[in-house]
Amino acid sequence: MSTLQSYGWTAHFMNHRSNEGLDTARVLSIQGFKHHLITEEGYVEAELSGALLNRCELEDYPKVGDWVLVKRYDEEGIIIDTLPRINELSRKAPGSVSSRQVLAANIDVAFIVQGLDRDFNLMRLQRYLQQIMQCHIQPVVILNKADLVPDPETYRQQVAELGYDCPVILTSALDEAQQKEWAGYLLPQHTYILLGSSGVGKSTLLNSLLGHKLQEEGATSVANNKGRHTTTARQLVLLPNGSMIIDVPGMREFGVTAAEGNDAVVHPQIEALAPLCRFSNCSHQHEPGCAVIKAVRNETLPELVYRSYLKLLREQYHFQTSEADRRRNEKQFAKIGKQVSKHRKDSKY
Ligand SMILES: Nc1nc2c(ncn2[C@@H]2O[C@H](COP(=O)(O)OP(=O)(O)OP(=O)(O)O)[C@@H](O)[C@H]2O)c(=O)[nH]1
Ligand SMILES: [Mg+2]
Ligand SMILES: [Zn+2]
Repeated sequence: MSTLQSYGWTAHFMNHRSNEGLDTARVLSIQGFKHHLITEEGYVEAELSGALLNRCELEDYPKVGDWVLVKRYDEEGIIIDTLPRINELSRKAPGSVSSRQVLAANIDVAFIVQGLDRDFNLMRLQRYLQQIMQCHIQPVVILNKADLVPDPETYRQQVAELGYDCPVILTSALDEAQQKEWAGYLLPQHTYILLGSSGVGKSTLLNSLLGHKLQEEGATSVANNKGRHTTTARQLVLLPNGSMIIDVPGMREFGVTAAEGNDAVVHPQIEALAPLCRFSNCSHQHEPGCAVIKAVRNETLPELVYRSYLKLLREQYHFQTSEADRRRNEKQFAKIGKQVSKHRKDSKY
């Protein structure tokens, strides 16, 4: 197998392969301007070409997991272009209202990790599930630190009751035997990503698969004041079994973006009830004859599920309308810009 195939190169990207003296590469990590790439011939450190910087929006700049075309000069290079993505894992950019931030590209499965000691939160879990599914990525839930609670199985049960079509793994990253269960999900040449709050055990899970501590490139790992190592940069790692995992620094916020087209919030329990609503386009918020509202009233649909549904729906709507406003403003600016240059030309200065 070629190096690139072992890093997940598939037929999808084949059509885009260019041979004008450029190499194909996958982005393993990014530190400032430096992009750490793997090419058929080995590692290359590359920066973005000026043309790429000028042409692209921030979210289209190469991200970890992207396939790129690179002009190589020995172990250094210039990234000329990004190949079209199979998918992109994004979230609402923290602190913004309507900007999207792409975290990584070309992902097969996203692991949502929660720690059972104090991080377990079903509302947050549903937010992750919603956003990951609307990015067209398969989610898998990992409930870690099972060793720290007396009744770990009840947590798995609570997640299962949400009804998502998604495996739930109960584990303890410190227990080698238990690691085998979730390691079984990892297929060679597939790309996985670890998501979740800081301290839930993402890097510990990864290290247990690697069999050693990940030596992060450069100064990306710092011991915080509690003496533990917190991840500071996304990094794609090839595991001994041939699969790839991207470790991600813990996230405080994982806001939803607007879904494409008319895909709104997907909740399996709500979807199951929707055909029973009087109106086929029922939003399950105020309509008469709504089967969802009825189910909440007679407690067959957990209130938590319904509240989470409404919250996510509102966030999507908010993102969408603010995004539309922003686009309109940008258009307006462009128009004014054109008028100014025309005025300049007309008055010849
Ligand atoms: N008891 C117990 N402790 C764990 C387990 N998994 C991880 N830890 C501990 O939790 C702490 C945080 O683990 P990390 O792997 O650094 O967490 P992380 O999710 O990578 O955190 P960030 O990099 O900050 O996002 C470490 O002290 C681990 O030893 C577990 O299953 N059980
Ligand atoms: Mg970490
Ligand atoms: Zn309804």
